Amino acid sequence: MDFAPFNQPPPRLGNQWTEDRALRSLLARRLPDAVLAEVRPSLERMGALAAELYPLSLADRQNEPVLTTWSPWGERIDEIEITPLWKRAEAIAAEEGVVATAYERRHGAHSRVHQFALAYLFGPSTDIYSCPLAMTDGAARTLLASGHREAIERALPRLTSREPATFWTSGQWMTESTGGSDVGRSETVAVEASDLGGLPVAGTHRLHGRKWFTSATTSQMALTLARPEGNGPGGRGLALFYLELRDERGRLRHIEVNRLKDKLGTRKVPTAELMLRGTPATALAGTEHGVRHIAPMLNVTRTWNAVTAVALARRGLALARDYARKRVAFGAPLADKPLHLDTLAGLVAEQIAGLHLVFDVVARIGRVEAGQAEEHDEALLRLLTPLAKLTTGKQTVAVLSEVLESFGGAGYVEDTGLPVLLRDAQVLPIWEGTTNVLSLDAVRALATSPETGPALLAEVARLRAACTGPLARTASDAANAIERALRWLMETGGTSPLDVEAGARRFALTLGRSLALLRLAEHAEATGQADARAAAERFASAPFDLLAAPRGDVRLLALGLDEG
Ligand code: MFK
Repeated sequence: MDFAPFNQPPPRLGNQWTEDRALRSLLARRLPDAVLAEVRPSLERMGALAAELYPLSLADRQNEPVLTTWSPWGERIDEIEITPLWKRAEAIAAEEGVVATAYERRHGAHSRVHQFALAYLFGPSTDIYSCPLAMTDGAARTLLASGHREAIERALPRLTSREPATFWTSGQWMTESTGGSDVGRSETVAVEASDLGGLPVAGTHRLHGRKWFTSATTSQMALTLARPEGNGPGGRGLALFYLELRDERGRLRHIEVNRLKDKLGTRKVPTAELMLRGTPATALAGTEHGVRHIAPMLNVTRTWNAVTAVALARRGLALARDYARKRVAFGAPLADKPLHLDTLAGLVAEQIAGLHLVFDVVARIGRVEAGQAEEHDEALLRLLTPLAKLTTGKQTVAVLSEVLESFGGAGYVEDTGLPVLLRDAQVLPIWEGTTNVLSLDAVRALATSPETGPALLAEVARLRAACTGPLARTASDAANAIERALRWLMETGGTSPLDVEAGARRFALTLGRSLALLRLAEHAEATGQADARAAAERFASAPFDLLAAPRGDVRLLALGLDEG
């Protein structure tokens, strides 16, 4: 007998712009009609490209970047070959202006919303090509903030080029083995040098040290930190440096690639460990306060991280939704199963709430950069950026774990292309500042600026007042949670800084999740859209006030019950 087994039709993606109602609804409110009409074709094109690139990324699944250390004839070359999809992504990113759009500023303050909407659509089909783009955007911003004319004139046109042949990406080399978080412990030394004639940007120092994680090492330039000889310890004693990796003959400039890192996910990203052996570099902003000077980079890449988080969650959900309509079990498609729908609904609500949190940050960046900042935009950005990053990073890992489960065993099998979603997402709460480091950063943002707390309360009051319809109670609960959290910070901060530190993550997640809920509720009330309202109601049924959680005996629990 000829046995023909059942073959399950796989999930498919359509145009990711036209199919994403939440994104379209958000942009319709964030952008004036005329601007939306102008940018819509580029979003539609990117939505179509996302669908077109997705099967290529599945086909490219087993390719990884390859490091060749030696030439056949014994020369040290340290060449890294990136994957085919990454090559394609690089060209598309330039042509579609995934970085350039923010700097061309054709739509003033709205350009950032346009750019990050492009990044949101583009990223999930490109095997985390968002990583070099994030650093490229961050480098452009940081160069501008440095005011170093020569470096700006040389690099900015390349970082923001739409021409693939001239487009540059940038690295961001901060992490050393002494500390991914405690960057002030960096060991790399900068030695003043007078033998650096002929560099494209006048060099000032030679760098000696080891950079432990350098993402996307195939970039043409990098921003990095090093301690000029004689400087004191900590982040203050570091300086911010600009360097170009290769000379005019294409050879690395006194840089050796020790190895590519063997990572859980983001395996297409050629993350390398580098030795700097006298690498020529240019001090961009004096020879001190490196951490302060690289902060614009951190804030841009943290925003990219948050955009990438909601984008990856959306990708998983787009596949899970399509699959739910196709997969039949126990006599009906999963889409007709109440429990399956209930599970997906909770995940979709997380993603939409995160989207609203993130694009509030994006809109504020746009206003600040265009010189149209509203009152408190800058102070609020200093707080909202870490909150958006840490909140969405956690959301996306949880959402994608459930997305895999929604496919049953297929979600656990590599050649479906599903497991990689979760593995890639796991980096989001780690790089660019872990959840705990960013929680402390959020506390610091409030503690060091007397403007920020009152500005946040005013924003919360505005959002609460805007919710007078069916979500009034929900908005009020979220606003109360934020007010309580801020009171906790003031009261506990005055008496017990160690308790503030211990509670910082619960505090930050309370602010992040409650703000996400408030923004989504406000959007739902303003638009009257049933799906936005359902998302707000559903998101409100998940915990958003996390400060109230009991702590127990932390030391005893954390370090082992049998300890003494
Ligand atoms: C999908 C896309 C994602 C992007 C992918 C990119 C891949 C890159 C891979 C990486 O992971 S790169 C490494 C990322 N590393 C980090 O994010 C470091 C995490 N650690 C921290 O953020 C620490 O809080 C920090 C290093 C900043 C602490 O260092 P310090 O030396 O103790 O700094 P301190 O004293 O807190 O701050 C020094 C100055 O910087 C202060 O200003 P002043 O000098 O004026 O007092 C701070 O106010 C300022 N500062 C710190 N963080 C800031 C900031 N200013 C603005 N915004 C911030 N976020």
